[in-house]
Amino acid sequence: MAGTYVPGGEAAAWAGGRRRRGALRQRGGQRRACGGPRRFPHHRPVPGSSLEPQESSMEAPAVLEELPPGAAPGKGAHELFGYVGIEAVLDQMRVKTMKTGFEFNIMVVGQSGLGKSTMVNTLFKSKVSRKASQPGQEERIPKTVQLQSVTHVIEEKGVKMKLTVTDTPGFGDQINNENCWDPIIKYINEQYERYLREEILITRKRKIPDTRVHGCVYFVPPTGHWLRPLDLEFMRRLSKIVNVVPVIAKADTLTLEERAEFKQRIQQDLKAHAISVYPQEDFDEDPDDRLLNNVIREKIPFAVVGADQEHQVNGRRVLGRKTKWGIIEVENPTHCEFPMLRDLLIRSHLQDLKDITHNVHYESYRVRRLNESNRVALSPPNGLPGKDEDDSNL
Ligand SMILES: Nc1nc2c(ncn2[C@@H]2O[C@H](COP(=O)(O)OP(=O)(O)OP(=O)(O)O)[C@@H](O)[C@H]2O)c(=O)[nH]1
Ligand SMILES: [Mg+2]
Repeated sequence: MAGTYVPGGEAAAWAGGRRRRGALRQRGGQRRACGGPRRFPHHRPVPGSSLEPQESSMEAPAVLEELPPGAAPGKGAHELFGYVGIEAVLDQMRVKTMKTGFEFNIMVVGQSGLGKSTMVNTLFKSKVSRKASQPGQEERIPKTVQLQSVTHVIEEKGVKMKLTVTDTPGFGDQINNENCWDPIIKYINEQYERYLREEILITRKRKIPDTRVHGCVYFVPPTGHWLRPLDLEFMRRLSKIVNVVPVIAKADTLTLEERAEFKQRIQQDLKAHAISVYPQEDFDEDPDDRLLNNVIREKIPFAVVGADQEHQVNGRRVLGRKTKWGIIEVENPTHCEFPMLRDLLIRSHLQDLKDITHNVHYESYRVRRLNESNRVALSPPNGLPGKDEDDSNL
């Protein structure tokens, strides 16, 4: 990610935008259509369109009259009558996105000590998890004890992205790990609830702040065997409410053959237990989409290595792990699959992750919550509104 990190550029630097409208998209059988056409302040007339300042539509018939009978209309006439200029909408969307920017939220989840916090730092290429520490100070990443989110506004070629990564405490330390997923699931649902509450207000914000988790990176321990029951159960529960992207943690501890075999076993395990991780087959939109996603599905879970230290290799500074045998470069695709993970999240599938979150996961939450509230509203226990209803403003 060659982005420019805006120092201290948290929410303050974040330009508030307008609500996303005019989008019509169908996903997994759920359809969402929002507002109709609107006038954008930055609307630019399309050449040849009726909005072009000099060419008034009153002059159009004169052009036609000058054509000899039976002659094909010339370029000018084609531009006036055949070309509508729909493609200009892309320009408008681009300008609008550049002005408003967008929000993207990732979460890292997994057993303690698998390198989640290190991965957060790797992703940002700076020590964002330890923002409070002195620059250049070499210190160990402490064990994460509570959920913490780090936000950076990244600006690249005029496009602003507010990237938030939520680091979670590792589980698996207890003898009984039952319900260790509860805090994570609670957090994800809380973000849906927050969004829902804003959405159902009569006076809504122009742009609802989006803290919903768009992608949840699940760290699988590099055992080289099969998925553990705990991992299966965790991912099964998570995959119902969020896009889960599994990764093999600390992949440098496995040989290339072990990595490939472990990857296959994980894929088989997920299939056998009907756990649908991202990109979910059900949500492929068309054959092209399917083709592209099939390639990704073969590579998932990515075998990643995390590092937040820079080293000198052949005169270049690289992020990597220094070992007795050499440096494992995290951004070198021949060393590990961290670049694939980053590209999937930030480059190729960012909008898709957001769409599925909004149109599938959030939609299920919304329907469930509204049904719950309707039930409470229809049969109040003592003629008074239910507590849930009060709480949720529904
Ligand atoms: N070999 C290897 N070690 C790693 C990797 N990533 C992180 N580590 C090391 O593993 C240890 C734990 O890393 P953390 O990033 O703190 O792990 P965590 O998952 O955040 O742990 P909790 O906060 O306890 O959940 C540190 O010593 C890291 O340097 C990796 O890819 N390979
Ligand atoms: Mg941690």
